[in-house]
Amino acid sequence: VMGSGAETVEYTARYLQEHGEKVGVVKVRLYRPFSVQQFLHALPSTVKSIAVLDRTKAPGSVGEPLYLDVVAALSEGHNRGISISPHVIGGRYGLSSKEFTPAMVKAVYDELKQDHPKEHFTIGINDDVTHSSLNYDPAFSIEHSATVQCIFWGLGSDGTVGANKNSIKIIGEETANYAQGYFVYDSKKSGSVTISHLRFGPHQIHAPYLIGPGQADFVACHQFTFLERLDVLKYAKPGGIFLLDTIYTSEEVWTHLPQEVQHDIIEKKLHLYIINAHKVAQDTGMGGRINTVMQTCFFAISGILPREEAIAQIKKSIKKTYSKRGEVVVQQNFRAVDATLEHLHEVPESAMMGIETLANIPVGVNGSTQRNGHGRSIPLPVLQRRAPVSLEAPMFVRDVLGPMIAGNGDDLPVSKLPIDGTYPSGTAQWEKRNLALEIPVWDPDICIQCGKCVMVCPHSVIRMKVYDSTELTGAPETFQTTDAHFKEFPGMKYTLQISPEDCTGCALCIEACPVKDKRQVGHKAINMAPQPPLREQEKDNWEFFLKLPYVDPAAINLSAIKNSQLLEPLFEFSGACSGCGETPYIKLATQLFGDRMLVANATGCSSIYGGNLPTTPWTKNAEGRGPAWSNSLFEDNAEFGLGMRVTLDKQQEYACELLAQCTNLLNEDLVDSILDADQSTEIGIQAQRERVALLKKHLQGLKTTESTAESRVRNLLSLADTLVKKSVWIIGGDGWAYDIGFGGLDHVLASGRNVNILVLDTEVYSNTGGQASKSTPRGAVAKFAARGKATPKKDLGLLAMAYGTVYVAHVAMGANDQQTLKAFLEAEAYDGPSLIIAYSHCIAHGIEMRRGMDQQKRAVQSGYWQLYRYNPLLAEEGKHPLMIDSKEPTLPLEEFAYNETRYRMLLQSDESRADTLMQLAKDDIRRRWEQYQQLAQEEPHTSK
Ligand SMILES: Cc1ncc(C[n+]2csc(CCOP(=O)(O)OP(=O)(O)O)c2C)c(N)n1
Ligand code: SF4
Ligand code: SF4
Ligand code: SF4
Repeated sequence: VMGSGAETVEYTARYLQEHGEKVGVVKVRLYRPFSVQQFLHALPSTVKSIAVLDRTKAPGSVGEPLYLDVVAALSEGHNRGISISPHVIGGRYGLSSKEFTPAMVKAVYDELKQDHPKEHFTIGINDDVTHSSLNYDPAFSIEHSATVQCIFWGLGSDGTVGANKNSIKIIGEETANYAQGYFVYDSKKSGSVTISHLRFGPHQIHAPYLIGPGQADFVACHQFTFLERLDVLKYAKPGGIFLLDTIYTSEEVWTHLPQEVQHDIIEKKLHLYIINAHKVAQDTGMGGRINTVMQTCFFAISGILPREEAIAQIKKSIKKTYSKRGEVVVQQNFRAVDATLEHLHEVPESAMMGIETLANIPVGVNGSTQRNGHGRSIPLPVLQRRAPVSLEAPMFVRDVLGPMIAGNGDDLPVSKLPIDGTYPSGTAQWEKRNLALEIPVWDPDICIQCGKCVMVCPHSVIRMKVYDSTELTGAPETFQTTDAHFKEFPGMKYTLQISPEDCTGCALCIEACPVKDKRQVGHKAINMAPQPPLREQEKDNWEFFLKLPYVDPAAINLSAIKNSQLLEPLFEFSGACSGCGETPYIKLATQLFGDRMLVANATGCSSIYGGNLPTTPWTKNAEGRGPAWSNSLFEDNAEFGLGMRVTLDKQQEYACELLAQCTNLLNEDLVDSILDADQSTEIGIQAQRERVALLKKHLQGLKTTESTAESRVRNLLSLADTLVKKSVWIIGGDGWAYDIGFGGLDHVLASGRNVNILVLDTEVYSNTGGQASKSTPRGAVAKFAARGKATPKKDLGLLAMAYGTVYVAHVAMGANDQQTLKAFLEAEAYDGPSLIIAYSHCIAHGIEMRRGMDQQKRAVQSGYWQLYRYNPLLAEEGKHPLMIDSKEPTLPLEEFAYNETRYRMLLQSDESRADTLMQLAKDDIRRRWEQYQQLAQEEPHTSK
C-alpha cells in the first residue's frame, strides 16, 4: 500500500500481530522509479500471500498500477532466482473519498486467509453489481482504551467547528494529551450539518479516519432539531455521554425526544446532559454565539481533564484569544463559562419517565399512556424521527437521495446509483431543511402586491399567485387570500405564501417590502414570527398554494416587476447561504425563460448550490419543461455554453432542412408557419410550441415505406423540439469571468452568437473562501490582498462594449429591480452575445446579510457600482446605445464601504493605508463616472 491508507494498515497490522496474527505490511514511499530490488528486499521470505491496495481505478486494465508493479516485480525476482512466489490479489479502497478503516484492513487480511480469495476486490463500498466488495465488521476497532473519542453535531456557522478546533489546541498544547480532529460537512454552502470527530488521549493517535458507529465516548448535539431527522446517537458507545442543547428543562426534555432517541439512551445506558445554550449565550451578552457555552460543557463533563483544570484551561484560552478585543469581551466570556456550569444538568433517571418499561416498547407504538416510577400516568412518546424525505417523494428520491440527505450515502449499494451519472432535477423541494427560527407572515390588508419580496428571495420560498375565486374550494382554514390588484386580472383573488420548511429566515423579503403600517410602528406587509408554532399550518397552506395554477406568461406584460413575479421560478430552495446575493438573479432568469433554457454553469458557488448532491434546485414546471443544466469546468465555461448554442443552431438548421424536404408528406401551411414563425414574444413562442406539437403528432402518424422519407421523418421527430426558440445561459462568478475563464469569455463575446452571459459578481472567489479576483475593487481586503487591494477593479463591461456588437448591462437588483428586469429581457431578446454583470452581495463581504439589498443600493448611490445598459440595437436605430441608469453619486463612499468588514478591516489594522486607498477608490469612481458620461454622449455608430 502507499499513500493515505498506509498508516491505517500499519497500525491494524500491529494490532493483529499483538493478537497473534501473522500479518505485515510493505509501505511504498517512492513510487517512481519503482525499485524492484528494494521491494523484494522488503518482503520476508515467509510471505505466502499479498493483497496490493490501490486508491485508484484503471478501467479496462488487468489491475490497478501498484498491483501491476508488484506482480511484475515478483516475476522479475523469479527470473533473478529469488524463490518466493506468493499469491497476489489486488483491491481498490478509498475511492470517492470513502472511508478506509481498521475494520476494512482486517477484512483484507481475512480475505487473504481464504483458500480462494477474490483476485480483484473493492473494500469500503457495497458493490452489489460486480460483487467484488469484501464484507467487514464496522464494530471492529483498534483504538487504545485510554483514547477518548468525541462527536459533535453542529450547524454550519454556529461556531461548533471553531470551538472544537480551539479545544484541540487547548488540550494538545496545554496538557500532556495528544489530540486529533476531523471535520465533516455536507454540500450546502451554509446552514449545513457539521460533524466534528475529535480524539484525545495519553498515547499517540494513529487513526486517519473518522470515528465509527458505536465508538464515541461523548456525543454532543448543538441543534435540538437534528434529533427529529438525523441518527445523532448512532456514534454513541454504551455507557457514553450525550450532551444536548435544548430549551427544555430536565423534567420536560424526555417527552420531546423522538422515540428512537429515547430507545438509544436507554439501551446504551447513556448519561444525558442538557443545557439551554442559546439562553445562556443571550443572558451573558454573547448573542447567538453558543460556542463558548458548548465548549465549556464539553470540558466540564467529558472527563478528559479534571473539571477544575479544564475550566481553568478554557479561561486561559479565552484570555489569550479575546484580550486584544478588550477586558469587557474577556469578562463576558468568563461570565458565559460560569453561567454554563450553573445551567448544565444531568437528566436523572426519574425524569426519563417509565424508563424500564419504555425500553421494551417497540419503536412505532405511541400515543398511549404509561405509569412512571412515581405512579403518575404519563403519555408515551408521540414523536418519531421523520423520514429524510416525504413518503410522497418519487421512488428515486426516497431510495437514493433520502439516505444521502440523512448522511448515509456511503452505505448505498452500487446498484442504486444512476448508470450514466445523470440525476433528476426538481429534488431540492424534498429536503425541507427547517432552518429558520423565524419566518415571514403576510398581512394581506396592507400589502400592495408589488412582488418585491418575491423578487429578492434567494431561495424562491415566498411566492405570489393570482387565481379565480373558484380555486379556493378546499382551502385550509388559515389560508389567506385577498382581492387581486392587477389590471390584467379583474375580479381575481391574490395570495402571497411562504414555504415554512424551506425558508432560511434571511429576512431579505422583509427588508425589501416597501409598505410600513402607519398605525403600528415597525409593522410591514410581511413580518417575521417564530417558525415552530406556524410550521404545520403554513405547511398545509403551502401545499394548497402549490396546487393553484400559475398565470400564463403570454397573458401578462413581463416588464413590470409585479407581473414578472407571478411566474413560476424553476430554481428553488438552493443550499446557497441564507440571504445569498447571487441566487435571486438566477431565479429571475428561470422565471422569465426557464421553460426553454439551457445553462452552462462555471464552477463556483453557483455550481455547488446548483448541482451538488444530494439534491438540485433546478426544477421543471407542470408540463415537465425546465432548464437543462450542466457544469463543465471553471476555465472553459463560456466555450462550453457556446458549444450548446452551436449545437442547437446546427440542429435547428437541419430540422428546417428536413421540414422543407418533408413538405409533401405534411400540411404545407403548417410547415410554412413553423418555418416563418415570429418567436420574439412569449405569445409567438407558445404558438410555435403548439405548431411543433402538431407537427410531431403528424410525423408519428405518418406511414412511409420509402427509406429516405422514413429516415427524414425519424430524424425530424427527434429534432422537432429545437424549432422552438431556446435560450442559452452561461453563468458563473467573477473569478471565472474576469480571471480564469476570461480568454474563453472574450472568445464567445467576439463570436457574435446568441448567448446570454450572467456574471454573478461578488468581487471575490466566494466558493473557495474569498480570494481576490480582478473584480475586487481597490481598498477591499480579500485573501491574497490582505493589506487591501492596491489596484482598481477591471472594467469587464467596458471591454465588452468595445466590440459594439455585444449587449452589456451592469445591474444591482437591490438598487433598481426594474432596471435588472429590463436588462434580463433585453439581453435575452438580443440576437447576439449579451453580458449581464450582476452585483451580488455575499457573506464574504462581512455584512449583515438581511441588509444585503440595501447595501446594493448604497453601492449604486455612492457610485461604487454603476447601473447601465448598452444595447447595440439602439445604435442601429441611430440612438445612443449606452444608457446610464444610475444617478450621479451622492453618497460618500465611506457610507457604503465601512458597512462591510472587507473594508473596515483595513481601517482597523492600517488606518493610513485605508485612507490612501479610499481616496484612490474615490478617484476611480469619479474617473469612471466621467468616462461613461462621455461615452453616453458620443455620436452613435453601428458596428454590426
Ligand atoms: C482551474 C481551476 N482552478 C481552481 C478551481 C477551484 N475553484 C472552484 S470554485 C472557485 C472560485 C470561484 O469563484 P467565482 O468564479 O468568483 O464564483 P463564486 O464562487 O464567487 O460564485 C475556485 C478557485 C477550479 N475548480 N478550477
Ligand atoms: S426570509 Fe429569506 S428565505 Fe424566507 S421567504 Fe424571506 S427572503 Fe425568502
Ligand atoms: S413586498 Fe410587501 S407589499 Fe410588496 S408584495 Fe411583498 S408583502 Fe406585499
Ligand atoms: S455567493 Fe456568497 S452568499 Fe452566495 S452562496 Fe456563495 S458564499 Fe454564500
